[in-house]
Amino acid sequence: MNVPLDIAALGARAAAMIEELAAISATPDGLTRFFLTPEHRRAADLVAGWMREADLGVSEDALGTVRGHWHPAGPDAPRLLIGSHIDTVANAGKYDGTLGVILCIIALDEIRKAGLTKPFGVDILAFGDEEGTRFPTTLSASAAVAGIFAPASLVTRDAEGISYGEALIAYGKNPDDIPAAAYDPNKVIAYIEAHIEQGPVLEAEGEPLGVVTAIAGASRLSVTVTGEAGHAGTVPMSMRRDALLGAAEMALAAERIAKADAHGMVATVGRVHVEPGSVNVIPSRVVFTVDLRSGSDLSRREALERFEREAHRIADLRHLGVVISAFHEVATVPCFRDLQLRLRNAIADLGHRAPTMPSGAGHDGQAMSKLCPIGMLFVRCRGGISHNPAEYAAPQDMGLAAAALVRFIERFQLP
Ligand code: HGY
Ligand code: MN
Ligand code: MN
Ligand code: MN
Repeated sequence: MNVPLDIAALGARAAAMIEELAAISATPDGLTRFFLTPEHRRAADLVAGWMREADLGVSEDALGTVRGHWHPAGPDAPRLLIGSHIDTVANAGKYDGTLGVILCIIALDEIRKAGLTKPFGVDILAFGDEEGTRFPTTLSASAAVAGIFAPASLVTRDAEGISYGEALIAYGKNPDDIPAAAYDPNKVIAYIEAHIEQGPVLEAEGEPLGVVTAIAGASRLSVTVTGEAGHAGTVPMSMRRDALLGAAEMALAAERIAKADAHGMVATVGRVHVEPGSVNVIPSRVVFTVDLRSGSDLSRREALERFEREAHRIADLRHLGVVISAFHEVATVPCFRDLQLRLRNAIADLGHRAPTMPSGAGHDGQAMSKLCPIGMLFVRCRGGISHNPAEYAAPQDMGLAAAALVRFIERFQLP
């Protein structure tokens, strides 16, 4: 049987839900929604309401992941997990993460309305900490689902000094319940995520949907450079120990190392903190972040060592102190070939070719891969723009993505 699909209607429904969810932000203009904040609570409640309207069972785990349950074969049948994240970066686009959750709700609603049943269940997971933009953690909600949550996350602190554990309790959760959030690996078939591509390939290929082959590994570093505060007007340039200029040279070194890599490595200095921060004082202390990614874990590790050597060389020349700490590391994760094929077949049902490509962006699938095989569906986004308010996916492409999820689930046979 084929679940009837009206692509335009599916796309229009997704577009309306995107706008409704995007309106929930910490800021009156622009979209910022961090983990365990009042905005996260409001977004979780909206998503739970949509799940109930789709006649799904709804629950929430100890890290605030909202779960929608479709169990036509009863609660003990094996489950397909689908989902994405509802947290955002600062001043985010409307589609990163949220589109994946919305598409899952629409797809299960269409399947339910068509009266389809399957010998397995489907759980939708709406994760709240994929970006890692509030605490120096990332993928912690999906890590809990996968049974690999790192308790050390609980003592990390946000920019206001609030600890992850305190924020979790303030959100109404009990850290002691985190282990219960994990699925039994024997009960899980696979994890599938739909996500905007956040890159230019699908647009260049003229295709609305693609299938992911692997998710690139990443390292996040915090670099602290210490020098000596001084009077901006009196200290000769040759006598300065300027922490900011040292940090700037180190940032350029990271760029140089990435550009020289043969595996498409990328390096980003996204956050810089300068002390004391007065216009007329030579900076005495600078803390900056480095986000380093590559499709090759070996080359990324070699690049980290090269950066460390360069940073110390620069610090020595400038008589500065430097301390580098890696606060996040995730390996490159392959997507299961069988799931890639099943996703490509579902897209072919819709009359489209499905280019395959690696993902330079990180995703919850990297944590979920510790629980079960993973697959990812990419949706074309305009200009490949993401982590930017200009992020955009066309309703027709969103409708096709929802339809592809329906066909994937409809066609899925237990191994
Ligand atoms: O950083 C990433 O790749 C993802 O957006 N968390
Ligand atoms: Mn993102
Ligand atoms: Mn994302
Ligand atoms: Mn096509």
